[in-house]
This record gives sequence, structure tokens and C-alpha cells, in this order.
Amino acid sequence: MKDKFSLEGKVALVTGAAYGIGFAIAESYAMAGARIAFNCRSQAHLDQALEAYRAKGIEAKGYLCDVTDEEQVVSMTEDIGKTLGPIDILVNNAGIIKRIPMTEMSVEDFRQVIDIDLNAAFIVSKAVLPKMMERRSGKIINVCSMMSELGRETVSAYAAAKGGLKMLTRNIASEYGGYNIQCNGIGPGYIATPQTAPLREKQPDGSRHPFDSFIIAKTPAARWGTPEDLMGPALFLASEASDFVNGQILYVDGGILAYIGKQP
Ligand code: NAP
Ligand code: GCO
Repeated sequence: MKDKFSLEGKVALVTGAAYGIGFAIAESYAMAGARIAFNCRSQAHLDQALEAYRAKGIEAKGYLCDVTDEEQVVSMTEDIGKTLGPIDILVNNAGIIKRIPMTEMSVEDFRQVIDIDLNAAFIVSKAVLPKMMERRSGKIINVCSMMSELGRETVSAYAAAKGGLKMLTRNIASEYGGYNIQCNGIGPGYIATPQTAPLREKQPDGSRHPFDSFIIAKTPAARWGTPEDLMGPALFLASEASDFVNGQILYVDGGILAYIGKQP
């Protein structure tokens, strides 16, 4: 069975993998034998990430590339093709959140979230699909969210984008499944990364942030997830072990979506 989960000889592009969930996914792919490419927007993040990959013995290829810019994306994917080889695995991980009540949110802010969290997955997938179709093989993994299923105050743009990403996932699976391309989503629960740091900030009196306590109570596992919790599920979706799994969203949430919540 080990061979079914091996990524030996594969090339993986994980977008936004300078740190957080993307970094852990890229690390797991490298441990399974893949060559890794990643991108982010900030030079400082790129330099830190290259150092962090090296410290783990991983020779990752890093690019400064904004996933919302089609020209930059095409030039990055072409370069990966020339230097590492054709992209076998794409993880659309880059994402942002803006927590603003909907009636106070500007159209520009709403559009920016949709652009990075949804439109970019279209742009990067479109750039890699033709070569995958030629080779009749490919894996695309879209990083979805609890907000692909649930709403909550202040995250209208994020929920709209992640709900859309779930349907883009199903549509890529439907449209290109015949080329032996699998497109699935991974839906992390509440994971401790810089994106969620403001929700875990200690109160002035040293007590937990109310949202932090709320998440612990709402999660049957009674803890926040870690980026490492995504490693096994993301490896499954990138490997031959999932070759007949297509258009699914694999939630990795410690049980949140199964649970109605504690009575007050
Ligand atoms: P994070 O810690 O904020 O990391 C985001 C990464 O994306 C960084 O490397 C960032 O680098 C990059 N990035 C952002 N915008 C980009 C753009 N336009 N082009 C290229 N790179 C970009 O986020 P995370 O918590 O690891 O989340 C990763 C993904 O998982 C996101 O899609 C997020 O929505 C999703 N997710 C997170 C959680 C959670 O609880 N943390 C739960 C469910 C889903 P630069 O800033 O240098 O560009
Ligand atoms: C929020 C959070 C989330 C998570 C994640 C949940 O403010 O509710 O940031 O949306 O990051 O996507 O799966």
C-alpha cells in the first residue's frame, strides 16, 4: 500500500505555501517524494519560507507571484514546467479573509476576497489543466473551508468565495474527470495559523478570546487544528490512493460539521 501513497517523481505546486496550511501540505508532499514549487506575494515571506524549507531538508522552488494575476501565473507555471517538469499536483491554497460586517464592507474589499479565494483558483487551474489533459493525469486540490457550508457574522465575502470554490471543485471534476484528472477539496476546520491568530488573542486579563472558547466548545475534538492535521488528508488527495475520488470535499475539522453544539 505504501506505493499508493507515494509521490515519488511527481511535481507539486502549492500556492501561498510560504507558511501556515500550505507550508505543511508542501512539506508532506516533499516527504512523500515530490518536488515542490510554491509562491507568495511578499519577498520577505519568500525568503523566510525558502529558509524554512531548507531547514527541513526540502529544496523547494519559490516564486513571487500573485495568484490573481494571470500573466504572472502563466509565467510561473511555464517556468515550473521547464525547470522541475510538468505539474502533476496543484493545490489552490493561497487565501485571505476580511472580517467586516457586510453592511460596512466596501465593494473593493468584497471583490478582493473573491478575487484571491475564488477567481485565482480558476486562473491557476486553467493554467495547469491543458498539460494535465495532454498527459491524461492530474490532481487539483482546492482548499475550501467550514465556510463552504456554514455562515457566520462578518465573513460574507469569504463564505461566498469558499462556497463558490466548492462548486468550482465539482465542476472541474465533472468537466475533466474523463481525462483522468481528479479535483477535490479539502475543508480545514479552525486551524491555528496567522490567518486565525486574531481569533485566539488573549484578553487583557489573560483569559481566552471568547471566539477561542467558542471554537473549543464547538469542536468535538475540543481543540484547534494544526497545519500538520492537514498533511495526511492532503497527501491522500494528491496520491494514486484517491484515483477514483472526484468532486468531493474532505472536511478535516475535528468533527465540527457533525456536531450541533453544546446546550448552553
Ligand atoms: P495564512 O497563514 O494567512 O497563509 C496564507 C498564504 O497565502 C501566505 O503564504 C500568503 O503569502 C499567501 N497569499 C495570500 N494571498 C496571496 C496571493 N494573492 N497570491 C499568492 N499568495 C498569496 O493562511 P492559512 O490559514 O494557512 O490558510 C491557507 C488556506 O486555507 C486559505 O485558503 C484559507 O482560506 C484556508 N483555510 C484556513 C483555515 C484556518 O483556520 N486557518 C481554515 C479553513 C481554510 P503572502 O502574504 O506573502 O502573499
Ligand atoms: C473565521 C475564520 C474561518 C476559518 C476557516 C474555517 O473568521 O471564521 O477565519 O473562516 O479561517 O476557513 O474553516
